Amino acid sequence: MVNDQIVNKQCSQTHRSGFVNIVGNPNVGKSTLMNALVGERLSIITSKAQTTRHRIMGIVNGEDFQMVYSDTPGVLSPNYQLQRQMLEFSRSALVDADVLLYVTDVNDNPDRNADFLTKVKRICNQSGSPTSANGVHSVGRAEAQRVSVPQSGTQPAAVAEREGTRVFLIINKIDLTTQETLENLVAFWHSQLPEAEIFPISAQERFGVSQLFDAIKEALPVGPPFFPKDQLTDKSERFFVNEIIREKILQNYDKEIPYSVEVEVESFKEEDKLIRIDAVIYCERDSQKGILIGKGGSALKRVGTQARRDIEDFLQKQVFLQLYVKVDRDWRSSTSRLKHYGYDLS
Ligand SMILES: Nc1nc2c(ncn2[C@@H]2O[C@H](COP(=O)(O)OP(=O)(O)OP(=O)(O)O)[C@@H](O)[C@H]2O)c(=O)[nH]1
Ligand SMILES: [Mg+2]
Repeated sequence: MVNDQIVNKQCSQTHRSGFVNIVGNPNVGKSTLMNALVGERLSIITSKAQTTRHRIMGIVNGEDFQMVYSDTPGVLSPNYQLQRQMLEFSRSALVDADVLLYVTDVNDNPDRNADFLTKVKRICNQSGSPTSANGVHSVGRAEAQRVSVPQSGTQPAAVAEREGTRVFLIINKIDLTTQETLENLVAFWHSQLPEAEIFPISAQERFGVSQLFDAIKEALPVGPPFFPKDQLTDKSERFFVNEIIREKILQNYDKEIPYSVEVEVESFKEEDKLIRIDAVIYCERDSQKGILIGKGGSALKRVGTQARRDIEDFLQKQVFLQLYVKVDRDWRSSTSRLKHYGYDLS
């Protein structure tokens, strides 16, 4: 008994855990980086900006650590309610990070979303003192506190006191540039964020990712895990099915179509050897419905085939996928529809 207590005490003194929030401009590779760090294909990735619309957690568990990553939408100047909600997800990630990964890439324009960068600079200057939520609701730490798991033989886990947010500046896509340009970029970012550690990486080619992983682990505060050690994410299987279908829509259609579409799984029935999924693709206008379906249903069929393959990979089971297209007029601008689709932070 006494020995058990000693072991548990030692464990709680060396166990590290914390929130690692990934933010930055659209298309710089935030989701590619999160998937590389987590080692799972959780976030969808496409060459189009504004691919990610939610804050998505990916949890990495080790014997003596738990890293709770959050992928977020790229920062933007919102034009409609959906984009306002997306920006709220990105902002929420500034207030509850133990380690903030500000991701830029070799082609990024640092003047884009200068306000957001100013906030990151402020956090960076304050590193060493805790940042406060200032009334902004956070979906990360606040919720995790509620599900903290007691370690066997100890008191219910206390939430580790955060000492301050560490900021890591990630320069991604270094596979696309020269050494000289990279050196200039490093110098530029060092002048912008002198307190930040800078990591030039290629998330896609996995250059520098394991070094970054180790540095993140070292930067986490000592504390018990926030989630059960076998948990991988905060999102449901249905959410990832929606996302995989949306990824195929982003890849198969142009212009406004991908941005006007939301996907919802209507039924998900697990049978012995097969999962039957019915999903609805909602668009804003009748004309978009026609484009989504295509001539004789050919476009929708292509999306269905590509999505089914990836869903089977993800769920590790055979899938029968039925897709429908419906119009939900102006859903992107309707607060109640956005709430229904899961874009509500409050
Ligand atoms: N060459 C190169 N391309 C990359 C790298 N990392 C990501 N990409 C590509 O950049 C594009 C955008 O990647 P995402 O991971 O979706 O970017 P994001 O920042 O999450 O984008 P949003 O969710 O739209 O904000 C995709 O085409 C990726 O394949 C990299 O290291 N090198
Ligand atoms: Mg993304």
